[in-house]
Amino acid sequence: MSDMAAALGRLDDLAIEVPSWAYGNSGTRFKVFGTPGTPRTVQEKIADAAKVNELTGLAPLVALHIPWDKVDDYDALNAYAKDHGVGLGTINSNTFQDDIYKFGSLTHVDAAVRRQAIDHHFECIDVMDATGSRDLKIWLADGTNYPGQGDIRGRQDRLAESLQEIYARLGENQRMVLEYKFFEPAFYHTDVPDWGTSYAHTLALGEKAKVCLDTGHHAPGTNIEFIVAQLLRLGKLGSFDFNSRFYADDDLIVGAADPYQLFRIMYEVIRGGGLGGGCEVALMLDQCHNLEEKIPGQIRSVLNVQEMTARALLVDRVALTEAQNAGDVLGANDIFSNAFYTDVRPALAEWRESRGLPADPLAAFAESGYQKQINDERVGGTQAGWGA
Ligand code: AOS
Ligand code: ZN
Ligand code: ZN
Repeated sequence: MSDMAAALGRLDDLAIEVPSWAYGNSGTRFKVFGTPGTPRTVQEKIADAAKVNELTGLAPLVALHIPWDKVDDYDALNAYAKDHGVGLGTINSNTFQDDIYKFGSLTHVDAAVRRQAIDHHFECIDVMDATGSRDLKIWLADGTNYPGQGDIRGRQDRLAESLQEIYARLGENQRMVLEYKFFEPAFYHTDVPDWGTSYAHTLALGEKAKVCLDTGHHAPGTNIEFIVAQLLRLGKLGSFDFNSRFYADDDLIVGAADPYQLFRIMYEVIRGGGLGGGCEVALMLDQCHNLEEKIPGQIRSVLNVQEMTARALLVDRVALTEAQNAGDVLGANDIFSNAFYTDVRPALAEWRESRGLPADPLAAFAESGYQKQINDERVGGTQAGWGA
């Protein structure tokens, strides 16, 4: 078997979870531009996500956000998703848009506010029970803007206690993934700023708690693949929020700003046993499509992950180890970068055709007439959630 055939064979293990909010209108604090055809309901978001999966075979799960995607009947929503060929994935909590959380949620000094935030997570776990979702993703906006504003140590203690209560409520097959972010909306300190803090909390909680790594949540220059390698070594990498960034938490299409970084990350995922074989790392997108059309934006995103995964699978690990052990600096770097520079696009088109998928999913979407259909059908599509 050729190296390419072996690499492509492993691509069947690749599944990328797409976020419901990527299909809604989004923007910056300056302006949210609407796009025609924007979903008005969670069902319409799921239908759009299903289109991405239908054309790429890569996106079998849709992550939901509570309360943005709240419904009365989750059994019906599950059935709707199933009818469309997808499942419901990670449940994302939200303790960042209510006035009561102005000074924090799980870390707040007031026990009544913490109670409300913990109860919201209980509600999310109830949703998971109904949808069969495995993961509860927690991202907190908690933090302060000025030195002295809050007791940063006391906030850690309260966070630990609140997380413990939520953790205790998880079912046997459920997990919690704790996302970190070094700034925004708080600018002096955030309560879960880095992987070390998330690791410390999830380690204290237990096996069902893992770290969520959002690729846009690091200081410029951070070696993200090192964090990936370390968390996989420690058995604590639970999930990714993939996106790409030029400046901060830009939430742009994954692989658009720096495909080599995505390649290096996927190499460490594969190296650390994070792809296939009962692996437990959820590869999720966390993106917004502020200017471009949303469904093609999501198609481009999952294809970018697939392409960089295929290239990472091409790294000759035996030769690389030999070169590394021999101290062959340039030889090792050549082996690594040769894989990155290999054009896998023709082989991926064949891979798709062999599975009954369109060779060019973006062209197939353009030809499908789906965008025109939703543009005509949907009037008054809503914002993804922020400020709605
Ligand atoms: C915020 O910056 C985080 O990336 C969150 O993961 C996410 O974008 C938000 O929770 C939307 O649900
Ligand atoms: Zn995120
Ligand atoms: Zn983010």
